[in-house]
Amino acid sequence: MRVESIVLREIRMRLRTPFETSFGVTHDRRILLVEAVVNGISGWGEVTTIESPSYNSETTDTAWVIISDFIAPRLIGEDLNSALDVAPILAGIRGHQMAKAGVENAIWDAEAQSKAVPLRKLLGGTFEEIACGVSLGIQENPEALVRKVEDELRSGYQRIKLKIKPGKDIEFVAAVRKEFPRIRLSVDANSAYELKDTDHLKALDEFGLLMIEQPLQWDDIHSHAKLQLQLRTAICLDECINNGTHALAAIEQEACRIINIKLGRVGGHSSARQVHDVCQQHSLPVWCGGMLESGVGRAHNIAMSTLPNFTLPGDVSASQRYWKEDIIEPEVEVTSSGTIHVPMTPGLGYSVRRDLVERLTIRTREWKAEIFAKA
Ligand code: OSB
Ligand code: MG
Repeated sequence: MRVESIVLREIRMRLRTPFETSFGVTHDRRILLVEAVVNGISGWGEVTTIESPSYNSETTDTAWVIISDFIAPRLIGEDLNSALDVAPILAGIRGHQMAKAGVENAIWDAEAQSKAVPLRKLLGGTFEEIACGVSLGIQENPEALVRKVEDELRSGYQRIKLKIKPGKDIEFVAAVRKEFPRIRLSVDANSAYELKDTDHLKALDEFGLLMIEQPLQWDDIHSHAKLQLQLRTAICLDECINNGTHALAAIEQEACRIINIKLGRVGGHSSARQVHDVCQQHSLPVWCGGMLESGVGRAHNIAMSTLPNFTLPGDVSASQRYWKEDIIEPEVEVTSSGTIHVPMTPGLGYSVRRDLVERLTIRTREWKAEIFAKA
């Protein structure tokens, strides 16, 4: 499997509705797409950074630089046995998991296509249908949030996650719980609280939440362990977990009872599988997180979500919730029972709409292998 060319593109896509989290509001996404040509076959990956370093330390621009200056030059012309070879080649580049994941995942897609198997199968996935939830951004007031929840439930989604931050938390969760006493409900704070807010967070124990996601600092497993001791509600770690070793540390410290896996945050499919396996060995359920992805990232999330320990509904939802027009065909659709049927065709199982990608592209860079293989 020779890496013959790598094309890096930045596209801009406007969200249908702005998405507010504890760290800010997103209107437009700046997304990097990676096209890796391996043995004449194009595979696609998405870099799932947001635009500012407020979720983790990466941004769309840092990923552009790291891929351009370090990742693409190391991989171009390499002869790989499989996509599993990518992570060891990139191990000398510290951090920058989202940049690495965009490239590694493109090579996974190409490998699956060259073997004529669905990516799901190459990864070892077993589910043919995956369970979907939604992540709802912070709303103006509790009434508006209740109406949003009602819409999503009507569409069939199996779990509702509410973004919260100080001042927009208890009252909002209470309003939703009062209206919908039995739904699967969770909250995500994106690191908006501190350990000294423990008494405040304990108030959430009243609402029978499935989990509270990443309440404390983005890189602080230790404080989550202290908080989990005092909460009845399960903590789910998101930002804190970048690899299998972090997962093991969090589990052994009892810092959480659930882990959210995001392909970008952990550095691609091979690392995601390690996190998945560590959790499975310790009987912790996992679910697939989202980063407001385009269809390419969404398709990778679907493939990953077929691994057997993805037993909770993920933040993987229909293309139409995000975009007027997605860049893949067909678009991702969700059934009335809140599931996605996993494609059975080779690779990602969705095709990339090159014409649309071209129209959305604002910059491109390309690397081509020398004609003769590296010595
Ligand atoms: O923490 O899950 C998160 C979006 C941007 C940054 C962080 C997060 C999110 C989401 C979006 O919750 C989930 C989705 O893609 O629908
Ligand atoms: Mg989260």
